[in-house]
This record gives sequence, structure tokens and C-alpha cells, in this order.
Amino acid sequence: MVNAREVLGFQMQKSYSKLLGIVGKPNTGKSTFFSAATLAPAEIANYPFTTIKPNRGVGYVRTPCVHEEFNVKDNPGNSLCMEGIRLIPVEFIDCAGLVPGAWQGRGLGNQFLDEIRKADALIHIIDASGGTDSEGRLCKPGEHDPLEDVKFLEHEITMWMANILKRDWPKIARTVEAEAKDLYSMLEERLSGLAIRRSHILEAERRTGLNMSKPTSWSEDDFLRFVDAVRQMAKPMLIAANKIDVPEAQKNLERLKKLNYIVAPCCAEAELALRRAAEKGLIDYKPGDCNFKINHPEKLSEGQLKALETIREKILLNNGSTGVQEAVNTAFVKLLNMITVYPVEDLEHLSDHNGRVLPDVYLVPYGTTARQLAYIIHTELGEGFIYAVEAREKKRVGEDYILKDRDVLSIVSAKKRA
Ligand SMILES: Nc1nc2c(ncn2[C@@H]2O[C@H](COP(=O)(O)OP(=O)(O)OP(=O)(O)O)[C@@H](O)[C@H]2O)c(=O)[nH]1
Ligand SMILES: [Mg+2]
Repeated sequence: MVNAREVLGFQMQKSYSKLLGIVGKPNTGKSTFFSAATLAPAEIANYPFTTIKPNRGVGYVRTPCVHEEFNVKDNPGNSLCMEGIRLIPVEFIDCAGLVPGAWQGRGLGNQFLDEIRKADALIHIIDASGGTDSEGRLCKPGEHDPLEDVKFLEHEITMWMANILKRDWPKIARTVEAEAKDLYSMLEERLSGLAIRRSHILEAERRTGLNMSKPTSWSEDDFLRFVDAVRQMAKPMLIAANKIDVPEAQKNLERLKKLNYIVAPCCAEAELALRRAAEKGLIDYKPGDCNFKINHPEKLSEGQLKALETIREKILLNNGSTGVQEAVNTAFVKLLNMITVYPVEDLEHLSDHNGRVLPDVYLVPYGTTARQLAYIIHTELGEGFIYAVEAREKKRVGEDYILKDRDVLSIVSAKKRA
């Protein structure tokens, strides 16, 4: 039998181009969210690739598959298709809880901050019930204001970045003004290990209006404003308002929605319970579904049945889903502007050279061109790119064609993979 790890392993490496960090103070439900999001659907649960390292895992972006529209039966390779839903593997990191002062090394501060270096986007898990204080200790629900947690996390990450830069800042500023090098390149070099790119630096310049050729004239406040803007660009963040099953969460949820963030209400505990039940075949449930079907009521205790019905009534019917999958999808679609594209070789059968129908789906940033996609698939395909054919209209497109979400595309190249 084919091992899913072997089949998916190579391909999945490539869809891991983005890393999602699960962050927040202690005890908000980060690990619960992470476990739920990375628990493999039943079909592949036996394969041991959900955990890369203890706190690294593979979760999924959920999208309606194109196979129904094209009226074909698919045979996915780099992803899964369950009843018309494509699940595309993406990588997560569950970060250690962060406490105030972490940037100065308090708590597990340094460890946490080191973990988010490579993250491309962050899901900030907030205890919306206000039942944990600023250090994550339990308190009465409603007692702590979760809005404070948003400010605190922003501050910690900004100060951490500022601290990394601060040591070299006077030297960087002087070098720029001696016209030896431009500030963009210096910052790009210094911050590359933090997944910070030139585009982030350029946008921070635009937002702050600071003079990039006179950095010695920046005040301490200017410097922090700049770093804060870089943070917002390089580590875009959404709020997962967790523990919405606790009644006190409702009021806070409305208040959180007034902040300048995308807010995804969720109940990580419910998602974990549903995925575990689905893994055992007790219920039919796909990550992100708005409902579930109980398969074997006789195998469930009265308590389990009651718990499942409570999740259905209190969470799924009220919120539309548990919110966990929604948060993950939103991170990819709205924070990272990713779209899905399906490359095929044989346009008539929508298959690859092995006859697999709609084998792969790639998550790429909006703005990716046909040729860039070819390069993402493999270098030779990009180098030898001649043209591509878009499957819906059967239209030929050139290298500069900007891919649309759900495009199915066949790339014609002068070079084949060696
Ligand atoms: N009511 C409720 N409790 C939850 C939910 N999600 C998590 N919890 C509980 O919150 C507590 C902390 O959960 P964890 O997932 O360990 O939290 P964490 O943020 O990873 O904590 P640290 O690793 O210590 O930073 C546990 O008791 C969970 O059962 C939820 O959706 N609702
Ligand atoms: Mg944890």
C-alpha cells in the first residue's frame, strides 16, 4: 500500500510555504486550538505526519473543490478531498504562552519570540470570556478585560523587534547617511531571519512618512512607530476570540469587534471534541462544518451524547461553526491574500502524467503569475515556460497572466522535470 507520508511528504513541503503562528498569553486555549486544527481527518489519521515537532503541526485550509464544477471524479495527491471539500495542508506552530515583559526575557519570553521569527501570520488566541488574568492565571469570567491582551501582545512583539534592531541602529543610521548603503537593504539584511521582507519595509515607510535617507534624525518614538508598522506588515494578525461557550464572552466579543482587527469567534474545545469523535468514526464531521451526524449513538455514553448535542445547540447553531477552521481560512485568505489554483498536465482529463485527476492544489498569494506558478511547481517548468491554458474557457494565457482563485491551468513548457 502507498504510504500517505511518502505521497504527501514531498508535495506538502511545498505547500508549507507559509507558517501560521498560534500566539497569546498562557491559558487562553492555544494548544487546544492547535490540537484541534492539526488533528488529521479520519482518512489519514493513521499516518504520523500531523506532528512535525511537538509544537509544529499540519492543519488544513478548507475550500470547495473544483471537481464538481468540472463534473469529474478527482484523485488528490498533495491535499485531501472529502465530499467536495478540499483540505490543503498548511503548517502551524503552537507558541509558548507570553507574559508581560517577555521581550526582556520574562517567563518563556525568548523561547516564544524565537518561535514566531519564521511565522508569516499570527492567530492571536484571546480568552474572550475574561476568565484569565494578564499572566494567564484563572479568575472569575468577566473579571479580566481581553482588550488589554490585544494591546499587550502588540507591544511585546514590537519591543522584541525593536530590541533586535536597536543594538545596531546607530551604526545602520550612520552607514546610510555616509551613503554607503540604503536603509532598505540594511534593514532587509538585518531582519531577514524574522521573515521580514522589503515590501514590509516599504509599506512601513509609507505609513509612517519617515525619511529613509536621514535615519539619524529619527526620534526614539519615530523608531518605535516604524518598527510597529513593520510588525503589522510582517506579522499580520487576527484575533480568535476563544471560549465563546462561556456566557461572559458575548459582551467582550462585541467589544473586540470594534478594534482594528479581523475577529473570529471560536470554541477550540468544541472543535477538538468534534474532530476526536470524527476520528473515531463516531460522527460525520469535516473541519469547519456547520453541523455533524451521529453515526453510532449506541457506542456513545449518555454524557457524550449530551455533550455533543450541547455543542450542536450552543456553538454550531449560534455561531455557524466552532470557528476554528474559519479562523485558519481567514488567516490565509484575508491576512495573507492567498488563492487556490489547480495545475494539471492533460487539459482534457484534468490530470497529471500518471492520470491522477486534479491531483494538486496550490495556495499562492494573489498577484502570482502563470510563470511564477510554474516556478513554484518546479524550476524547469518555470524556465521553459511557453504558455498556459486556462481550463474553464480553454483559453491560452501568457506568462504575465495573473492567476484567479480556483483557476485550473495547464502549463506548456519547453523543459520537463529532469
Ligand atoms: N470554556 C472553554 N475552555 C477552553 C476552550 N479552549 C480551551 N479551553 C481551556 O483553557 C485551558 C487552557 O487551554 P490550553 O489549550 O492548554 O491553553 P494554552 O493557551 O495553550 O496555555 P499555555 O500553553 O499554558 O500558554 C484548558 O483548561 C482548556 O480546556 C474553549 O473553547 N472553551
Ligand atoms: Mg499551550
